[in-house]
Amino acid sequence: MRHRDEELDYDEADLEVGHPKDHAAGPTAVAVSMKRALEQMGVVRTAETLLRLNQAEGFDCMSCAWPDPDPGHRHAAEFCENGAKAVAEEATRVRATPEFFARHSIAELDCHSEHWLGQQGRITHPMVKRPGGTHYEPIEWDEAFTLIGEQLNALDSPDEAIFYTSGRASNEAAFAYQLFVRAFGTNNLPDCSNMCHESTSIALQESIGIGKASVTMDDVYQAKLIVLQGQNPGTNHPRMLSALEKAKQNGAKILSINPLREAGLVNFKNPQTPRGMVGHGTDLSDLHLPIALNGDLALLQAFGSLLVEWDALDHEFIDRYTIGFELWKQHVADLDWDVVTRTTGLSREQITDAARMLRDSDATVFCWAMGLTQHHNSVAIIKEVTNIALAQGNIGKPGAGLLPVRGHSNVQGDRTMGIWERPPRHFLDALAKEFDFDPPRENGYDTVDSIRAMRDGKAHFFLGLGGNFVQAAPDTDVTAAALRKTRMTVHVSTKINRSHLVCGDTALILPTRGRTEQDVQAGGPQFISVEDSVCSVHASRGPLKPASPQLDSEVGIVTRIAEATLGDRYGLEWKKMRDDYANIRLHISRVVPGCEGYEVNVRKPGGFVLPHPPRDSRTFPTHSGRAEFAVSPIDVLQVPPRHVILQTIRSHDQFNTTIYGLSDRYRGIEGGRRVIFLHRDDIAALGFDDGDMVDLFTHWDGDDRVRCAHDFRIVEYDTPRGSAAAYYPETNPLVPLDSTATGSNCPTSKSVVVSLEHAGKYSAECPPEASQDAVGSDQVHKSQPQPEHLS
Ligand SMILES: Nc1nc2c(c(=O)[nH]1)N[C@H]1C(S)=C(S)[C@@H](COP(=O)(O)OP(=O)(O)OC[C@H]3O[C@@H](n4cnc5c(=O)[nH]c(N)nc54)[C@H](O)[C@@H]3O)O[C@H]1N2
Ligand SMILES: Nc1nc2c(c(=O)[nH]1)N[C@H]1C(S)=C(S)[C@@H](COP(=O)(O)OP(=O)(O)OC[C@H]3O[C@@H](n4cnc5c(=O)[nH]c(N)nc54)[C@H](O)[C@@H]3O)O[C@H]1N2
Ligand SMILES: [Mo]
Repeated sequence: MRHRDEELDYDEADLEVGHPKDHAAGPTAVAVSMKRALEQMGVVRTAETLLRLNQAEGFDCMSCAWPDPDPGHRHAAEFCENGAKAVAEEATRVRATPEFFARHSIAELDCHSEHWLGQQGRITHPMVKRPGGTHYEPIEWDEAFTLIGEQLNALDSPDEAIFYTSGRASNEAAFAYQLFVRAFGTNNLPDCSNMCHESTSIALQESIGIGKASVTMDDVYQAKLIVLQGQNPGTNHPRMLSALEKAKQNGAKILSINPLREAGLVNFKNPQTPRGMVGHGTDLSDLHLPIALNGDLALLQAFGSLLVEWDALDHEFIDRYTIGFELWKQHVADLDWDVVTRTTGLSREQITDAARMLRDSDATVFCWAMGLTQHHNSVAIIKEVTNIALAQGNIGKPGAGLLPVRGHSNVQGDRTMGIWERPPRHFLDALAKEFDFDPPRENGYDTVDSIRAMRDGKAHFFLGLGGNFVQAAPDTDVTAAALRKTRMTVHVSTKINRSHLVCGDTALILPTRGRTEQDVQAGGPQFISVEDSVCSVHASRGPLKPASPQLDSEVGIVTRIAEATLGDRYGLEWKKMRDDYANIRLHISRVVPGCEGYEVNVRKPGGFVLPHPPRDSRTFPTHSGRAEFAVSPIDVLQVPPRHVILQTIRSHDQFNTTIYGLSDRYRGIEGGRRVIFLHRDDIAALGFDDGDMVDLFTHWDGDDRVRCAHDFRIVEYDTPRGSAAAYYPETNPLVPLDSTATGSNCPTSKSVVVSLEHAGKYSAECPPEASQDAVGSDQVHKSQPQPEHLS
């Protein structure tokens, strides 16, 4: 049986499995960047965009939140392969016009792959699907805003509406959006962060009093040791490799901890240098620990135990700035090494070697991303990273600190601007004072709770400011059904994605300008501002003419929705904010802590850095006023016989749910995406051969739903035993909605317990004709027999 997407858009026979690469970037990266850029944008637009990307007077790359070097130290080409792909994807010359939507019904579009949908180009007009309609048709902006306002005002309570944000929205758009939503009367502001670094935000908030990185770029350059844990920088933060190279040249060592030996952890061929283009490049990791999935809590506690045993501790720091040390010390002293070696898949010698690197460094930077945040015990894992940093006094001194590497280019800024379903009290107080109304005080829904609310008929309206909710969220079929139950879905988007095809009774697509584009409003040309992973805020100005004269900016769209919904409620001056974004920034400067003088500071080349008490002065704004050691039991994920843990990851050719192409070059995969990476011995033990086609089934005790995803080709790979990997979002139907991290409610996308069956053994045929019920994920038919070990 073939998966529907691939049947239409590409042939599985094209899938090629080669050898994983032992280095990242190099000449191939340059060639691929230029090829993709030229294909999508042509010569002129390629020059107009790429030369301004990440320059002080240019625009901020929308691909990731990695910081830029100081203004005087930027290269003429300050971008990476995946940044170039992101720009090409947005600045493409292809257009999805009203004629395109007239030619293709929604059901027909839904038969295509995410990759194909993205290739149909930029949306040029606002579009509507009316109740009972089969196609999107054009709509005037004014009518679209009126429909939204009427729908929102007809709800029984503002809490029946959900306002999602993806982390690409600018600070200005985000601030205006949260203001609108709170003036409307709800804190239902879920965002992509709920599926991303939420575990980080919660853990750091509790441990050190602020949920953000405690380092500057200089700290990275000056570090003696950099730990890269649960992160694939070569693909997802490629410009980070230049910073790592510089740190290595300054004498840093690198410890990488990852089930996979990702190319970007091994060696970097910097395209900016001759040795990167023709030479050996720079070796990165000095030691690599191929940890089993979800083994990190045990590993970190073993580090703690050894550091305590060796007395490699900063007692002065511990005494002066922390609480809870003695309890933690006792806890790690009682460590059970059998549990540690079993859970991590590592030997005591390997762990001891790594702990020695920590012992021998007096300035360590700890970096992490989704490999640590998307497990059931992620909050505990990140608190344990913090414990290790605190034990050695590695916070608030040069060359040291915590560096959660953020995903979306402005996900951190959106939070700073108040996109948060659990807004802190001081933020609401400041909002009340500035705008003279009382914002709602009750917490709103996060992403998972939003899905539950729509599923259970408690929410009837969904608006997405960017993003691709149905593909990004867990449990695809549940999420799709929940969205379809709503009265209205609205998406502010640049390009077509699956979420547009999973419609409420009425569905609207409001097309927006992107980062690459000029933004002229009544008050003249505008710029926007963003915050990167190290709390640095700076301006961004798009160089290109917008993809269509019909497009408005996100600020324009949000303020017009606000006008249509709220009228002149509370005297909020939406037009003034829209005409000149400086008026939004003035509000920001008076509401958001650390943003005093925003307008002046953000206009400086390179912008300004937000305050961070632990980084700046070893002040810890926690409940106790000190940094807090946390004690967490090692809870081992139970894996039944004949099951493996599956992590769902990004290929080198995608941005989250946007699939640029079918080449995961560093892992040796070309021409397809439906693969599952497994250790050779697991393949044999499960009774399969390399190259076999399998279906994947989730083992989850929480409910009796059968979750499956079809047609994955087994690829023998260098991953620990019991630890499998496959791409996101194809595997999202397998992630149970209720399987979330304790404390942060983040879906457990990196530890899904699955079993494998020969393809087709248990599944009915894919529906021959796609219907409105079909989403681009796989369907399980109710009559389908369950695999024996699941029943
Ligand atoms: N080009 C590109 N850039 C991106 C993105 C993109 O899709 N494409 N996405 C952006 C976003 S929103 C984000 S959040 C970031 C994501 O950046 P990453 O977190 O690097 O992305 P993932 O592909 O999820 O990779 C997770 C890594 O963690 C490892 N890992 C998984 N489980 C474990 C574990 O239990 N322990 C340890 N130690 N390691 C583990 C995996 O092997 C993998 O290397 O990238 C951002 N940048
Ligand atoms: N299984 C699994 N699921 C995951 C993850 C995982 O690792 N595994 N990762 C999670 C993570 S870390 C994240 S951050 C989420 C991502 O979740 P989202 O942020 O919701 O998803 P994206 O794919 O980044 O959103 C892409 C869409 O944004 C729109 N877009 C692009 N540029 C713009 C713009 O400038 N303005 C507007 N308004 N729209 C724009 C386009 O229409 C595009 O289709 O997914 C999460 N889901
Ligand atoms: Mo993310």
